[in-house]
Amino acid sequence: MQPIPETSTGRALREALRAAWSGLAALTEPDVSRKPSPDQWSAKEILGHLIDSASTNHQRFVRAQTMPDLMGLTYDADSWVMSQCYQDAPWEDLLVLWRFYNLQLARVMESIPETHRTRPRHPHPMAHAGWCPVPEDQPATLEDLMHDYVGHLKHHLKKILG
Ligand code: NI
Repeated sequence: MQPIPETSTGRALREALRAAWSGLAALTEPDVSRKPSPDQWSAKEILGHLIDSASTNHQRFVRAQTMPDLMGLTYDADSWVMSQCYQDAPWEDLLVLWRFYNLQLARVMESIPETHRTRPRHPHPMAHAGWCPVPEDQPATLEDLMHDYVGHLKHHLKKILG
């Protein structure tokens, strides 16, 4: 069996999970249910949003290996969070789902062959990416998309953990 190459994005994702875990696990149900204002997400809803991001990007990362471009799935963050009632779910359930989903994503990242990871793609949705923007008229790579995924995850974790 060939050793799995360790990519920097896969490693960054594992490190982000490890760094946040004890802080997230120490939060109490009242802490994570509190909404700063009626139209702002609670910690539960932020973590739910990260689960939605994981499931959407799982599809993107796997499908991009058999498709020439990076277009495809988008989702409306607010309506996904509202429609799934993350606010009513036990924190522990959300945490475990989020963690194991991301461990699978780290495995996906680490197993994507270099040729797929670095192939220039056009069109792509990275022009408005928050952490790894690529102009619309330039090609982007799957590595850019994965890098942006980890940046988005760390941004929201920082919001939960303060
Ligand atoms: Ni977000």
